[in-house]
Amino acid sequence: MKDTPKFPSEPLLPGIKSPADVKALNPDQLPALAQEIRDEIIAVTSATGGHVGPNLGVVELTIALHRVFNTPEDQFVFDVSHQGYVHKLLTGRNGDFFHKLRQTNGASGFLYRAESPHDAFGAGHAGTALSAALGMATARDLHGTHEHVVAVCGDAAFTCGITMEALNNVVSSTKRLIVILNDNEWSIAKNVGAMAKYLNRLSTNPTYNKVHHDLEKFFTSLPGGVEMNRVYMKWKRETKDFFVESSLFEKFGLRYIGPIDGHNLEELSKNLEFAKQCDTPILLHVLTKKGKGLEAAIAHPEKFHGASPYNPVTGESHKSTVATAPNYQDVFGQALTRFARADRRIVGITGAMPSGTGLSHLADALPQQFFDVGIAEEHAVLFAAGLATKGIRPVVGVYSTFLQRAYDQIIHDVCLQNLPVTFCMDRAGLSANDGPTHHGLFDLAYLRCVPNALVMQPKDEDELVDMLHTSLQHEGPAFIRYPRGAGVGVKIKPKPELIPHGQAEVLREGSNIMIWALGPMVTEALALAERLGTEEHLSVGVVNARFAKPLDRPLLFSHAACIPLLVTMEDHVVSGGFGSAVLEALQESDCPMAVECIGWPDKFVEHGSSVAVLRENYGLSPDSMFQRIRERWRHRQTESVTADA
Ligand SMILES: Cc1ncc(C[n+]2csc(CCOP(=O)(O)OP(=O)(O)O)c2C)c(N)n1
Repeated sequence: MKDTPKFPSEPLLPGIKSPADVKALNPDQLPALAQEIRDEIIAVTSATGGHVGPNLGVVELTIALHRVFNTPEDQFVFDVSHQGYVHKLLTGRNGDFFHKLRQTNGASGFLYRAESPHDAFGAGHAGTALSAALGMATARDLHGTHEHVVAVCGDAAFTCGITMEALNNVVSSTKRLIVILNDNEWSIAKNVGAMAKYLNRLSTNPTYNKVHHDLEKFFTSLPGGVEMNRVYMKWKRETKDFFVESSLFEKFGLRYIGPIDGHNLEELSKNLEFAKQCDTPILLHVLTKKGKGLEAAIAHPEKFHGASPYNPVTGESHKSTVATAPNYQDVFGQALTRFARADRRIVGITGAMPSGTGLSHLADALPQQFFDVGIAEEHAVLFAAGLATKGIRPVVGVYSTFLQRAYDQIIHDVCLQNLPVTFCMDRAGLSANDGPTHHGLFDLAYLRCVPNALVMQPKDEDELVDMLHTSLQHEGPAFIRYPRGAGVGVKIKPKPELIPHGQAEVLREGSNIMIWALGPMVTEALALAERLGTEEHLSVGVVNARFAKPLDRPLLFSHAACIPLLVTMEDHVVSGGFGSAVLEALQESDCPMAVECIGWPDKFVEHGSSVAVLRENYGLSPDSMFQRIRERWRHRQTESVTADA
């Protein structure tokens, strides 16, 4: 044990370089360490933004985990891993690296195998911890080693299909797995559905567990009691609900212990020590308070789930001094509410993201036309497909990255049956501070190849409303992608317009170069065209492509016939994206021409301080794009001179 510090106020956290330092502390010092960790999380996230509530809630739980287990030999798998800040602080990442949380060259907001050997499994999407931990525990059994594997799952993780699929397989895969159910009753919004209600009943009615606990205590106190207890446990598993209802987790073959006070270090350590000895898979149901230690976070759990920079005392968000246009998500939510008011067949569906997607506008105004299905994207899409078969017009509001999870439902259930479901995909493009798990850079590629899909991206928020209107009139699947954050600031027409499918819009004519741009790249293209005109004396036109599928082929071919260089610009990976679509169309129609495709490379783009910084790093800043087009033009000129000679 470490000596108690000479001065009671001497901070402990700076001395924590590894979990061994946490173990070396005297138990009396742990509350002070917990307080310092909370202070640090508030100090850092108030400057950088981040997952405030989830981390403040797991301070004692994470300290207890590191007191009882030994990482990296033992492994913790955190679901989503947005609650991993405490773990980072205890595993040698406090100091400057943590101060740059979610910034360029700073700590990632999630766990990341490349960041530390203590990060056994990376994540960012929900519901993956139990399956991954089960795989790791089974690998351990196959290797014949003895380390512990602990999955830490939030209550909302149990609304995910994958978690339930894993639960179904635990006992057939391993005899040793520790699952922590960190129950704070919240997803991002309040947790929803029958599972949330069930967990609430389980945590507020501990009679079941107390009866069993008392019986176990009684048996083990008798001579030969350990063996008697083993027989009792077996009998209990077999008789199940005969005397006292067994928990759902026991029905799946796990031992259940709970509820446990998730802020009581002694109780946590005792139960974790017990779990460590257990020779059956075990689930500890731990109750925690999301946001503990910050009044504003307790009062506003949804806002502080993932907060932008805020005042650490009042919790007020730092207001931007620059007046910005409304966010795409709000424009979408408000427009959908207007359309749904006029047409009661229109409903909105979210997978646990009402405010992030803007669907909270609909939820507030027309709750009977709104469905939060929990973190269950596959179900959200299938549910929408079912609704669509009976004349309802479902709109799924979802982040581009989370829709990846429902790919089979998109192909097999919606597009194959050509059902009129509209998908509004927010966060298409970068989610800079979050990083690769949250960037929406793949949707064009995964949707473009699916028959019947109409795939579009608006250049501004007014066009988003037109596209939503167009989709709701379409008798098939429609996908609209748009970026995180503020729109362009254009006025929204009182009456939306129908956009003819596959019709692009020429915004500026040009004779040397035509830039075909998609979404927010249109504004960039207009600025580039202007600059190429003034600095290079080139005549550069700009097309707002609007559709990645179907492409405006007649317009494209007319440009191919007379323009020397075509440039495509998209906020998406180039492979399989919009530029690829243009190249394929030209190739199929035997229209060979010079095409420069600008977009994100075939790499997982890391997190960074801002979109601008990441763009700079990947050659997508306005300046780099200017150089690139200019160079390509010069190269093309030399090529044609050589060809002529
Ligand atoms: C597949 C997927 N859908 C949606 C999200 C967005 N999301 C991040 S955390 C979260 C809620 C997690 O709640 P819970 O597991 O209970 O953990 P808590 O934050 O309450 O600790 C959601 C919906 C996600 N990360 N992954």
